[in-house]
Amino acid sequence: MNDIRGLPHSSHWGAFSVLLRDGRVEVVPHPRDPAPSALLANIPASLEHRARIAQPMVRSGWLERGPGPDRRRGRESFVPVSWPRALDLVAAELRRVYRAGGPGTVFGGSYGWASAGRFHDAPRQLHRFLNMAGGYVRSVNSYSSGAATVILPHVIGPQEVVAGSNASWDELVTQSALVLAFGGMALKNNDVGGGGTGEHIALARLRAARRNGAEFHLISPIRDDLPGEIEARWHPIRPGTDVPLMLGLAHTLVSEARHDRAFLERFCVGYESFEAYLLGHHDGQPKDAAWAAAICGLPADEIVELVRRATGRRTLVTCSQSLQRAEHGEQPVWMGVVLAALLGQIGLPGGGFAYALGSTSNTGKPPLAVPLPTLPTGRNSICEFIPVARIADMLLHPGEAFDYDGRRLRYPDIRLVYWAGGNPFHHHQDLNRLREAFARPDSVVVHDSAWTASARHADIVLPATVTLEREDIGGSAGDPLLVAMHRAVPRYAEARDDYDTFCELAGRLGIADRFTEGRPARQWLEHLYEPTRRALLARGAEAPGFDQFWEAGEVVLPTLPWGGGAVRAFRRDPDRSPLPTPSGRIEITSRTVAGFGYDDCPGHPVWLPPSDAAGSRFPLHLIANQPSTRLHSQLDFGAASLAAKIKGREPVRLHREDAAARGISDGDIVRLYNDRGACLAAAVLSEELRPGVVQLSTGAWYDPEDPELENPMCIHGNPNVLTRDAGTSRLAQGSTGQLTAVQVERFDGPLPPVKAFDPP
Ligand SMILES: Nc1nc2c(c(=O)[nH]1)N[C@H]1C(S)=C(S)[C@@H](COP(=O)(O)OP(=O)(O)OC[C@H]3O[C@@H](n4cnc5c(=O)[nH]c(N)nc54)[C@H](O)[C@@H]3O)O[C@H]1N2
Ligand SMILES: Nc1nc2c(c(=O)[nH]1)N[C@H]1C(S)=C(S)[C@@H](COP(=O)(O)OP(=O)(O)OC[C@H]3O[C@@H](n4cnc5c(=O)[nH]c(N)nc54)[C@H](O)[C@@H]3O)O[C@H]1N2
Ligand SMILES: [Mo]
Repeated sequence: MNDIRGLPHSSHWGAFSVLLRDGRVEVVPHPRDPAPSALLANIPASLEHRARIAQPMVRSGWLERGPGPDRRRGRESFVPVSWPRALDLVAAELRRVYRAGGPGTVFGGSYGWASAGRFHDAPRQLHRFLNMAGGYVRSVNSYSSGAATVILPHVIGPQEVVAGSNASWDELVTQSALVLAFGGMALKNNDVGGGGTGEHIALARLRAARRNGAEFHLISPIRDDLPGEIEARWHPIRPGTDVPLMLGLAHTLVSEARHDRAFLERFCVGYESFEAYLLGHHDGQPKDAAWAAAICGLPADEIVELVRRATGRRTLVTCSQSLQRAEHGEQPVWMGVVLAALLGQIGLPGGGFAYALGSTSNTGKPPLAVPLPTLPTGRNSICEFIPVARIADMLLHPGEAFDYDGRRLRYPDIRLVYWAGGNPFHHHQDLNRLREAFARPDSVVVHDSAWTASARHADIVLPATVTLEREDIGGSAGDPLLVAMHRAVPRYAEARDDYDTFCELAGRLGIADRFTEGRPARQWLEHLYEPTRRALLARGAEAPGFDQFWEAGEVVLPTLPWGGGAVRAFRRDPDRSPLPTPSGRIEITSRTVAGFGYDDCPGHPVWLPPSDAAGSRFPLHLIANQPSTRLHSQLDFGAASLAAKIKGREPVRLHREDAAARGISDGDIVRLYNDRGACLAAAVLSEELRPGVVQLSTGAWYDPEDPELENPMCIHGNPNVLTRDAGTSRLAQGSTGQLTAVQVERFDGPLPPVKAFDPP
């Protein structure tokens, strides 16, 4: 292995090339990328870390006693088996479950980010396989955006119309005069662009906007949600109280007659009933700046001053995804639209409302002019689904009814759970409850490359390759770089590509021809590339054949000129280009939503105090946001992730005052706890957050101190032992993982060693 030619490759956190020097892998960022992500440093560990799964494994109790509900799941040892044996077991169990209960008893939602690569995307591979095997119960929406995805179509149109097509980075630079950034636009989040990213542009664009005189206001409990150099004015809001602040801003606008009445008249419906609420006509409580100040913790005069600055110039209201990943998460998104409507600039370049701009690297770049290679998944024979974050409810309460977006649905009775390319024991809330839930099905099958907590809670674990061990095509709808991902190293131990695993299973189920269409992986890549090549040709763009593309290592796809999408067209001519809402207008009050009769999501935005806010027993607000050192739980054992740990624990940031009041010093191990659970973490004292707020990012691998216990402490620092497993509301049922309430104390006991990365 003395090859020093760089092999092109891609990841969710950027394109790169791989150099092999004397058997060592070096990762070199793509030369086109002005600000490569530090997360690239996690990649080398993916190859040979002890956490890799070396061979198929089966839980001993499942082998001995056969399928069935089992509280020993996640507690018992595993037995290595050969690949043919493992595949026979999975195939037989699939046949048994399909015969006994049909596709409505197989859960194949398999939510998760998997890895970059258009073909070997594990959830897509699984969905294609299960569709052909008989069908499955799926999940809808995402942990990212559960509430916004459902509320926005009622208010202004599908999420895309305000996330990625109406406000661009370039227009932010040239047009925006003032940016009200709710939840900020943290640079750490812009490290990541799903599917891959050729250029990290957020920092350069923020700088350029600032140079052009744009004034930034950061509304967030944490100061580094915008980079210091753009000199944002920091409004350290109390977590979960953006709606009162927005209402206070709205009230000030209206009472000072600064709101754009003509805009409300021409482009919106339902302003009157909202205004009655705003002015307190029914409840006697005007939602004025003083009222807002008492709830959100910012001074009333600061709120009034903000309104004066935001009127009379091009103002953009941005709303990060984090705001809606909380109880009543529909409200800040809806109210953000309403605030922007009052300012009257929706649809104007650099003004109005943008959702998730700055939440990932690929939001706000121009759209591609050609389709991306895409693996077809076929058709599902059934239409049963759950909103993605209701997984534990589904497993714990089969047959029970629940509400979702105006419908009354029932949880299916799941016997088999199949996961490939996601880590529910990372992404779900209240992990102790999830353990209960995972005891319910007859069988759990997991494919992963490493011993995640989800793999440890499975019955059959099949080892998967990582991207550097296979060929693929990397690309994202938000970025023009299409990468020929070359294989750089041989497969680890007995790991297999998910595609090969499903080919073998398909053979055992008699569906091999349909599943494979006779193509080995390389031929699939050529086949999937072809529509992109033809579209390039049709546009008269450079259209390399597959071999040329492969040899060159990449092709830069053409993009469309920025058009501002449906919202801008609507602004130009609301009669000829109505919005895709029931009225064709912006719905400040939605008769549809009002008609659902949900008290936790009524017909216009309102302030609904959360039931899980910091209070007397658990006085601190915990922010469980995205980690700066990795993508979710992926490669938590990589160099960048490990470098931030202290005594092997995940860092928790807390304000110096809160630390002092608890006798906590920098670097101390602390215990965070509430009624649901507890975890250890390492204290990092800071003044970059609002007092009363602690921040423990997601992604440290769940490491129960004693798995035999009912409610074990996580000794590594996974905040999802603390978060609450309840939907945003009956409307969207989205994840509420961002915020919860905790207490923190110094941990003086003997420090148990972290075992999360040791194979079970
Ligand atoms: N408390 C709290 N919880 C949260 C959030 C929060 O803000 N707060 N955020 C939520 C959000 S927005 C999201 S998107 C979710 C993310 O949740 P996930 O997407 O589930 O998290 P990942 O760690 O990215 O998990 C991906 C898994 O796929 C595996 N994988 C990668 N490539 C392959 C492959 O080729 N084959 C197979 N078989 N496996 C592969 C990885 O090893 C990893 O275990 O977390 C959510 N959870
Ligand atoms: N490095 C890195 N980048 C990522 C990811 C990752 O895992 N690692 N994940 C990617 C994914 S899947 C997604 S969905 C996006 C998520 O994008 P977001 O959901 O926007 O990201 P978060 O980091 O969870 O939250 C952003 C900030 O919101 C602030 N915040 C929290 N609660 C409140 C509140 O109540 N009010 C206000 N005003 N602010 C609040 C927090 O200070 C936090 O840092 O990030 C993507 N980018
Ligand atoms: Mo996400």
